[in-house]
Amino acid sequence: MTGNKTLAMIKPEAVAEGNIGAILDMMSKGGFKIKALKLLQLSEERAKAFYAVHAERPFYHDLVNYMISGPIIATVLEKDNAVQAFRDFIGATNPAEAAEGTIRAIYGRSLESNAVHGSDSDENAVIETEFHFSADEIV
Ligand code: IDP
Ligand code: MG
Repeated sequence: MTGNKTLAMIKPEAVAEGNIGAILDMMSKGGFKIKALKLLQLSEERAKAFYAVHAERPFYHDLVNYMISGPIIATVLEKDNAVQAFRDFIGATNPAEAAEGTIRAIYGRSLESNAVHGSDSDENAVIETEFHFSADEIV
């Protein structure tokens, strides 16, 4: 049984470049229904907590600084098999390796600045959704 929701973020460089609307449009046209949405600025403490699973990775410090470099969009998306469907839709972590037409291929700028986040499991989709949204913020 796979879940029908995932947590996505539009990352700072994509917001700064003015690509919020284009990326949300791609998500909608891709069949992902928006169930929650907010623009927010992560604090260093919150960014560290969100990416705690990567705390031992060499890129963790840079990743945290990147994710707090400007506002982001957090959104809960609904679709059948949402986690895998959305990861397929955004493409590989490295935009240079992301399939043509995926969000990261179009809007990603580097391995780090790769435009969007998508949860990697149903379990993490729930954890990440609760990280960003209270129950009354999800429709
Ligand atoms: P994912 O976002 O495709 O699930 P993860 O391995 O979970 O990829 O990494 C989380 C985020 O950390 C990536 O989306 C990217 O922004 C950044 N990142 C991953 N690997 C590297 C790296 O080797 N150098 C710099 N940044 C990285
Ligand atoms: Mg990941």
